[in-house]
Amino acid sequence: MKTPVRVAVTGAAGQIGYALLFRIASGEMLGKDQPVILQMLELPMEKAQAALKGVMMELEDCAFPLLAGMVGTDDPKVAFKDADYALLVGAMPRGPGMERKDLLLKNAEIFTVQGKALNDVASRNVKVLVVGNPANTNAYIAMKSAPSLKAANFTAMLRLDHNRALSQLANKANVAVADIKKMVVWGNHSPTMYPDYRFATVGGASLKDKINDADWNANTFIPVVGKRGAAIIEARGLSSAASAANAAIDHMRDWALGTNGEWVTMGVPSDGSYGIPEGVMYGVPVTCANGEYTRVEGLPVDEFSRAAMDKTLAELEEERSGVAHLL
Ligand code: NAX
Repeated sequence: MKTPVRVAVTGAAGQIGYALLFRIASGEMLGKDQPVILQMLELPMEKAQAALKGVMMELEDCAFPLLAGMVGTDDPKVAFKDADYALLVGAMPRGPGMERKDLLLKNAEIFTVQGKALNDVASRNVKVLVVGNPANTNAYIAMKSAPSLKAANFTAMLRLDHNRALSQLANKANVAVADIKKMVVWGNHSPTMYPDYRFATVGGASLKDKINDADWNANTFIPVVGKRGAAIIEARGLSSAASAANAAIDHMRDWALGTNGEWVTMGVPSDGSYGIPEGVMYGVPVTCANGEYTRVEGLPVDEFSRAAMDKTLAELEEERSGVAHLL
């Protein structure tokens, strides 16, 4: 049996946490031969800590063979101690009458503290995935607050958008979701994201040629993927949880175990490629191998794509300027 790895999960008593922890403990994220120690963070409030306790009791009652230990805490330095993986799910939700700017600032406080704690106590190779919204900017703040960790180890979750796009395409083209390769989602996890299937293939043939419908792309596909989160809230009365947890599992599994050359979307620190200046967390296509991701380089950017990629970039730059004074 391998040595256990430490997996920190914040917001562990929330709805995504509830859909996520049991799958991590059962080996779906890091493999059926990899024991895990779950280190769970919740707010100090009595209600949150009681709910966390309940989740831990249920984890215990599953008797997962791979669950080698559990820690429940309200202290980020305890939760992130020696963490090999950190899934930052907990965030401040938008309250009634709260401006977007206030939301950004409230979350900036949380992710500054958590970035510093990661910096101080996590494994030097910790892989960080930020799920809590605004995910890209929160990931940027955590990264900036952790100068002694590698910037490349901070990522934001665009995988739910990627998976949503795959399913929309599979339905449209009447093909199996598993047969679609080379999907990309550029930019911010927000309605400005740009799901781009210009390079996608099915059985090696171009999916774009098969669909051949520019009007559907611009007026149905892109807005449906971009507004899918709102559509789930409308239908369910609650935001996406199981699908978000599933995307977090996909993201971490692929990062840790590799993609065998297949493309997936991750929000990663921009490096100047594709005309996206350094200094934002931007969704790009990557492949993963040996615990590292590599950006897919050299894809052509046409006029329509340039405009879409710049629009989501502008939103990220605006979010960044809203928190710049804190970093
Ligand atoms: P919930 O409100 O159900 O759970 C969040 C949990 O986090 C709560 O239990 C809360 O007590 C805890 N929490 C808040 N601040 C914390 C802190 N500073 N430290 C530790 N715990 C803290 O929300 P849930 O539905 O689980 O969603 C969590 C986050 O994911 C939200 O920010 C949400 O907007 C975001 N999402 C991001 C997605 C993405 O694709 N990147 C998709 C799904 C989801 O909307």
